Amino acid sequence: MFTLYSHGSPNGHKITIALEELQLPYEVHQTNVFAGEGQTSEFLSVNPNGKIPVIKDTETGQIITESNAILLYLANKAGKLMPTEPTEYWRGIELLFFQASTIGPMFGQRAHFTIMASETVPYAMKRYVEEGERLYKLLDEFLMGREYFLNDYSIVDIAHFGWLFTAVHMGFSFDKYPNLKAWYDRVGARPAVQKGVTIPSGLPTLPPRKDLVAQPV
Ligand SMILES: N[C@@H](CCC(=O)N[C@@H](CS)C(=O)NCC(=O)O)C(=O)O
Repeated sequence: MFTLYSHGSPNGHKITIALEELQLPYEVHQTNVFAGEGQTSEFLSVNPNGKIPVIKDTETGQIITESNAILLYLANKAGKLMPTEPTEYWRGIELLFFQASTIGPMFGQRAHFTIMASETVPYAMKRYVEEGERLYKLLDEFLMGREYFLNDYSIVDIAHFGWLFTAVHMGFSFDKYPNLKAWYDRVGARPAVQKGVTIPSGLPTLPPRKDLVAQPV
């Protein structure tokens, strides 16, 4: 049994998708980090970094933070969704690190400067929108001639889906990248994925994007 601290967000949805795919039992403590609930002393005792997702394995008492570490923990526990053959396993590890260190932070900055920032900073918007497009192209190349990032569907797909789902929600289309679009539709059609992105809630309604609102000249 797992206790999951989460919220409707890209990193949170990775974990609910994996728990649903693996059919592992869990209960959710909805933690609205965007309303300050990540900074309470109770939550900071669970994750000093003040961020979701976090899981507690109630069998062992182990607490894990960092979404891709949680994905690895769950896959390892269930013996599914991560290959064991060494070449494939290490490609999977490489892509999980890539997703956590590059896709998550860069897409996060793009969301921040185009939607959340209290100031309009054209340089930052341009920088992160361009970086997002460059990464779409790279993901499209990774997926050329393949159905999934590894030979079979795995936690690597789940890790990437969390952020691509958010990108679509924010209106950052990747329709012109055919391999990425086909992969997204393939993964998005899975019942566990469709359920996972609704737990504990869907993504929040967002204000208009700054780069789409006409700026005064
Ligand atoms: N590297 C972390 C990032 C976690 C993260 O940034 N979570 C976001 C939600 S997707 C959060 O808690 N944000 C609240 C905040 O930054 O205050 C992971 O992959 O789990």
